[in-house]
Amino acid sequence: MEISALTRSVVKSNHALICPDGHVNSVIPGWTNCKINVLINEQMGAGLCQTLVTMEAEGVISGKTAASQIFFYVIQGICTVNDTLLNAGQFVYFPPGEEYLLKSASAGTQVLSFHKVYEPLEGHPTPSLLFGDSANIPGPAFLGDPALRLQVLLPEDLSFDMAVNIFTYDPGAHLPFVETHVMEHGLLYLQGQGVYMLNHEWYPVKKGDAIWMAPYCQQWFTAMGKEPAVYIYYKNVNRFPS
Ligand code: UGY
Ligand code: MN
Repeated sequence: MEISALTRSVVKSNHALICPDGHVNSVIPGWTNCKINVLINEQMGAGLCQTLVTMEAEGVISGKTAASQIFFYVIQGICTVNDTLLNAGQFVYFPPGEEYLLKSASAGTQVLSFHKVYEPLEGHPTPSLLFGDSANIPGPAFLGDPALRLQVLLPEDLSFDMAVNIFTYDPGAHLPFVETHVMEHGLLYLQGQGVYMLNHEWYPVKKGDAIWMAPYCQQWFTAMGKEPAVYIYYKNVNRFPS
């Protein structure tokens, strides 16, 4: 029998691992017929918000971005955004002050969102609404290692103050060094498994897990198992660190 008092989830001062067994639903006005899990939020000390939304057949995600921009990525299923169909692997970015309306086109559609307060930069326009498809985005070798592939989903342009990337590791591949950096991450595993080192603590991780890494949380990852490990992650970029 499983012991319900055990979990891999942890919430620490500069990192968190949130596994599906600990999910408890939230209600967000305008997001209806949806199961909503707020995985990362300022309540834990983060500068971003990250949610996972599982939509029923009539699921709706609607509202208007305020100070925060929102990036939505379809993990599975299909939804519509205005008149555009979004399938798994496709995404939409809403700048601040923009109305958004996503409707489920199949029960069980799962959508990930990253929210960040937009920091304007003089001389650079606020980004516009943007659609994209990860299937059309190249994944060049990361730092020359073809076993690691990095797809950059948002334009590398100073107008954007957030990046969203998909990182693919072949089995046995690992980050080439322990990263120590000012940028923050919010992350969701899309496939596979491995071991993440966060601030010199070691965590087995797999599909469905979310991780928060505060600025300067030291990080390293190695993939395990028989299929590539894939995660999508957020990073704050292109602004003077305050
Ligand atoms: O972009 C990054 O900082 C990335 N290499 N970090 C990570 O995967 N933990
Ligand atoms: Mn990093």
